[in-house]
Amino acid sequence: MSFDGLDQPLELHTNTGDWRDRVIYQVLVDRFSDGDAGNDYTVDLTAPARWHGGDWAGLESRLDYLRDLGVSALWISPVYKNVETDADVDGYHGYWPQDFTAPNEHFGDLMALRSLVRAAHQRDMVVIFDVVVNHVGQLFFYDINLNGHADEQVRGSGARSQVVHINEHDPDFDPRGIQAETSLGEAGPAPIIFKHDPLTNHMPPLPAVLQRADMYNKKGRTLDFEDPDQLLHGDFPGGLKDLDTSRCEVKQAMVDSYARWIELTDADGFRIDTIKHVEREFWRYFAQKVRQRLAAQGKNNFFMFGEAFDGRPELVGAYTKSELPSADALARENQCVADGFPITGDQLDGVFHFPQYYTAIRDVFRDGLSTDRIEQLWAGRAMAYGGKPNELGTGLPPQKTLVNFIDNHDVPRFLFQGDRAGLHLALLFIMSEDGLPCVYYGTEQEFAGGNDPANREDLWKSGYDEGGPTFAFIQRLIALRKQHAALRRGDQRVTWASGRTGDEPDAGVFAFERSGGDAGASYALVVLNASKKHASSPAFQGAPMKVGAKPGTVLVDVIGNPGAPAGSKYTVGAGGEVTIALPKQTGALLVPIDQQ
Ligand SMILES: [Ca+2]
Ligand SMILES: [Ca+2]
Ligand SMILES: [Ca+2]
Repeated sequence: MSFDGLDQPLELHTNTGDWRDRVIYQVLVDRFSDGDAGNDYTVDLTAPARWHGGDWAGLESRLDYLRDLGVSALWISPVYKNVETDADVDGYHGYWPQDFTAPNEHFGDLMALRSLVRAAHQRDMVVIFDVVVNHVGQLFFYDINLNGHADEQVRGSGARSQVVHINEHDPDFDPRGIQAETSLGEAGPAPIIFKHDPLTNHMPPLPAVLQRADMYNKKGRTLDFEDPDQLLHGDFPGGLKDLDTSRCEVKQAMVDSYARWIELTDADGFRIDTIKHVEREFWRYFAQKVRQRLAAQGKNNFFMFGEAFDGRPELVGAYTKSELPSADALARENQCVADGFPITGDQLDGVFHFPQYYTAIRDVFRDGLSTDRIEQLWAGRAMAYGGKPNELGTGLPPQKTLVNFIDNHDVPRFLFQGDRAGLHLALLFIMSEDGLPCVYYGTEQEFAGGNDPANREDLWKSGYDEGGPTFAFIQRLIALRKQHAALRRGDQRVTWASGRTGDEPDAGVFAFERSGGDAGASYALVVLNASKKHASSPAFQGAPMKVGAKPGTVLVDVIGNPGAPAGSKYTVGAGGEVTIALPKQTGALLVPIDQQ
């Protein structure tokens, strides 16, 4: 690794306490702010899938905008060198690794990255790096016809011989491994050949151990994600070559490369890409060895959360549960361990709450389906996600540190099909529920892009306006979350959910209270009406909503709605009942009058 003499590790620090006190903000560096025209080579602002020139210096220059918004953890897109361009699309997003050890020159040098992290820390913002371990970019081809160069050809007439399409860059999955073929038939495993094109940075990967053919699964492109072999061992669509993450050399290279980035910058966490395409044994090794290595240097409470793009809680949650394989498998895993700490069952500290994205954000807040589905989702949470803290981890069980989001770079933005009222309800929901809220850059500016890359707009087009209604609403929600410990640390209990979506008086209502846990005496009650048709109340056929706050407690709505401004009061009845009516697509955040 070469950083022009700068590659000396920094002294590491633990820069955060309880992660639930933080609000994450996701930045695609290429799209946030262009602070250095000197790295704007090959920029094309007219095309959404090209480099746009954003960089670390630009992000640093806009940290006050983020401080004003109130966010306190920056998740930035991958920092290392990528394939420049592939199949006429650029690697601006950072998910096409080429050199895991060198900074992406489009974003700046190590000095600029260190400066960004330091400046963030000065504003009490921690920094999370986005990491990929599953694959490298399209760095090699399979030489199926053994002629030494990359071919794409169609063979056969279709009349007397079968039509065969040969694409040596991205051939379809073969469980045996991609096979070579000559005119005489199959000829054994196809060799892989690394490309050498400096202009597009299709160069052999670094660290150098990744240039060995046996570090890859070499089975070709995944066609069926439900087939476990393809899910784990196939090349990710787009020709992203799948690493054999069960190998000790790959595990060690990933820990070394990524821990090194933390040692060089003092950043505070990892967001990890595509976790369901990598074996559990890798996550045990990676999470534990990263924690141990950083803790030995004084960095504790390092937060690692993963992305499993999937709506099934039991699948997504499995990556956060302590889990050991058979004794034989464990013995094999321990052969990779060089530092004396044997492998335990610990995995990741958290995951994106993708199941909730579908169930609540899309189905309820965007599309107006019944709210009882959220109650069902939450009821399964304790079973689906890890219930005990990882050793040397965040000190919190993963089920308390799920990352709740509305928008991200892989899904259409809420406003692509939803409306502002629905977005604000969803924001109130993620800012007041259990877990860590995560805001995707541009949500505060009401960006409305559809699928990738339309959802990766340039933030500078907004002028970094701090006066818009959604910027102001997020600012206010974050301030309230800071003020009320119940919203960050309280236990959570559903007080109303409804299976009804028609004319019924409680259609669209979802309500929950937060109290106890690590929140002291702090209390909050959240009532949401997701109905797009009419005002609703948490009551049905004479049965009112009952809450845990003491009878006689006066609750004040600190949000307000067109029918009842902020400051409106609701008194808890003798039986714990709370009566409140909410206009369509509005919500209330109720706190005791002596805590407001
Ligand atoms: Ca730039
Ligand atoms: Ca060939
Ligand atoms: Ca894989």
